[in-house]
Amino acid sequence: PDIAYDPPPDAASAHVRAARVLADNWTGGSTVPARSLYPHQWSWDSAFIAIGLRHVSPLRAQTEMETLLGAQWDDGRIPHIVFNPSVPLDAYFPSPDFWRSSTAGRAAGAPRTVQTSGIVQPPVHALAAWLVHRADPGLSRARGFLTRVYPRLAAWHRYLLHRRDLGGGGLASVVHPWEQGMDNSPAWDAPLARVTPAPARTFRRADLDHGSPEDRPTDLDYGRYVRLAADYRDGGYADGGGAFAVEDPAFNALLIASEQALARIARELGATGSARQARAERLTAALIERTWDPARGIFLCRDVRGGGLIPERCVSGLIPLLLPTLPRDIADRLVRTAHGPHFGLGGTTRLAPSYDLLGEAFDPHRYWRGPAWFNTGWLLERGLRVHGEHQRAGALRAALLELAVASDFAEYVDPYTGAACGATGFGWTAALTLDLLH
Ligand code: 9YW
Repeated sequence: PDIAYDPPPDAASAHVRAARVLADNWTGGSTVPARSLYPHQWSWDSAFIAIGLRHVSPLRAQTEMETLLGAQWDDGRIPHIVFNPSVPLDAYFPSPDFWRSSTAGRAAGAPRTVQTSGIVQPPVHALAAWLVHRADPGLSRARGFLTRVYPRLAAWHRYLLHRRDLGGGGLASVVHPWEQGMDNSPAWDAPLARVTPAPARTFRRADLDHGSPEDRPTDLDYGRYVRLAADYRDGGYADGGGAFAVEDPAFNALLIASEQALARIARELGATGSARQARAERLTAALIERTWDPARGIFLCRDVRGGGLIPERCVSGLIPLLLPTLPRDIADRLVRTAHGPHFGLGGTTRLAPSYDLLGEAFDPHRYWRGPAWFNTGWLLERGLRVHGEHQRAGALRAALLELAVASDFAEYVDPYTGAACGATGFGWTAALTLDLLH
């Protein structure tokens, strides 16, 4: 009889299954992207995870962000990985003994007590903090959540806008493919070709213990990732001199969206936020001036060392659609590009591929060279809505929900068939499913 008043949750519902993934991946202070493949805390994963977690537990979502920000360096950088000391060193490569943050990162102000990587990931954090606050403003105010995270987020943006303006045009550069988050994107092929790979025998990949080699970056890619990271480390993680520097449209669009979120946080805390709003507008103008390609109708990456735009159509070039301040004509072109032959939305594909369907390097299964990812799908869904494209947003939302559940919350999927690739039970896939359900 109790059933009538307290029915058991439907164990098969998308909400319950997604929440269970986040519970399984929770380690007490943060959430791992995937139990076997990625057993530590990742920076932009945590931001996306917090955006979904806020619907299950606003307290855990706040804690997720606080744990990450607790590992911030004195120069303002938020490291891309915060290592869990109870995980064996050989479970993930590169491990803490490769990055050596507490020694090699001393000059840049790496924390003494926690081990981290020395590179960064896309700045989704202020946006996530604002959304987490909005899920339970009472709890957030009672815990002083925004008061505590605001100065850290402001320092993070200062780091990116000053130390990382390597092109001199006002945008932030990434100095490693892992920083932009789309590791083996074909956009990196040209700038990476200048990097001498570290010999394969000098390191041991742990990712191949868990993932199929056809779905992962190649050994040659890894050799170059290792060389770039080791050089950055050996220079004390100082910015300016590296062989690789790229202005990426998704990284910078997320910085702009987060700057707009910081303006809202500032207002919530009693300031005007107007200087931040003005900065977001200047950054948007710089993004258009430096990376918009009117002929292709997409934003491109700018190779700061090689001096030009990289002529590859990648999903990162669609992500600026997220910005409400984007001029109408550019937003319209982006919507058309996403729904045209190169990305196939509403036509040949279920979800937008990470890379041009017609590009020479397209591969529907290899990581960021074709498969569809749920974080970029979520960003595009939000972007379509922001620009009033509710019908297209609704179609994308339905496809994201269906494929996330059908693939058991896969890391990424074949953009045509939706077949699962990489890990399952993946954190941001589950979290963003929850966000789309609300
Ligand atoms: C790596 C954790 C990370 C993501 C990246 C994705 C991959 C490989 O996994 O990086 O070893 O860091 O490319 O975007 O944050 O999920």
